[in-house]
Amino acid sequence: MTLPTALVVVPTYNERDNLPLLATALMQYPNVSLLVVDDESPDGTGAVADALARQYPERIEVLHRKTHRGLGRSYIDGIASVLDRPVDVICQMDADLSHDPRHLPDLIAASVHADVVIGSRYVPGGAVVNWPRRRRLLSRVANGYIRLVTRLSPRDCTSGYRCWRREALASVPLARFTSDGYSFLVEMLYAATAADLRFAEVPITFVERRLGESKLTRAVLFESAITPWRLIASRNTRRPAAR
Ligand SMILES: Nc1nc2c(ncn2[C@@H]2O[C@H](COP(=O)(O)OP(=O)(O)OP(=O)(O)O)[C@@H](O)[C@H]2O)c(=O)[nH]1
Ligand SMILES: [Mg+2]
Repeated sequence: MTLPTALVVVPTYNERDNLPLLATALMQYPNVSLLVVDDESPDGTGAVADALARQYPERIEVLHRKTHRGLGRSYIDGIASVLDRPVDVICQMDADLSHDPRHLPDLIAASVHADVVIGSRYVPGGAVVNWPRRRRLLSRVANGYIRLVTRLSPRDCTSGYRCWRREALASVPLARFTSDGYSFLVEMLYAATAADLRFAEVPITFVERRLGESKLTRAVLFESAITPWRLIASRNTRRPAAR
């Protein structure tokens, strides 16, 4: 059986040291290609990405964004630019090596029976390594809160490690999204539920970044607290039925 072909979209902001490690690991999989979406990182990640694209022509490309930086905006622009590519699945992944590329084949394989596959910390077999207790608790509480308010079914709604069947992703109206940060990831699942897409979760071991800095800000946390309510109040998407 031939492997599904996958295009991985990776947003970057100041990931100069992490990106080459991630890209090299991904390039070990012959069915995988990579789009880096860089927001004019002050540390020169964009130039590092360009060098990788020259090293792996046809397999790595770079989108240099110049307007309002943001994780959500980067995904919107990045995904829009590859939706018509002849690939089976489009994946999302962080650049900081928290998302181990060795899990990618499991995510891609699970997409045979699901529209959206989530690399999940909170299903049996999933784990988080090197997070302080406070951060662990924050993530757990955030997920519980989001699931309670929105009634989303996945156990890990804030994981940014995902694999979408291309047509399924095309059915999600990303351009209408307004949130960024973790909220953007939650909004994606909410819209996927409204579009009746099928979810699967595969366990991952999430490892705290060793290089570079987190971009988790108070503003992102505040947005995360508001978004579930905004989503259920939204007129554009219907509330998922209780299950
Ligand atoms: N293009 C772009 N990428 C971003 C932006 N903010 C964060 N990223 C990238 O999004 C991914 C996740 O960001 P992180 O800083 O690791 O945030 P996080 O994973 O929520 O936080 P930690 O768990 O503390 O690492 C990384 O690849 C970042 O480089 C942004 O404004 N623009
Ligand atoms: Mg991270």
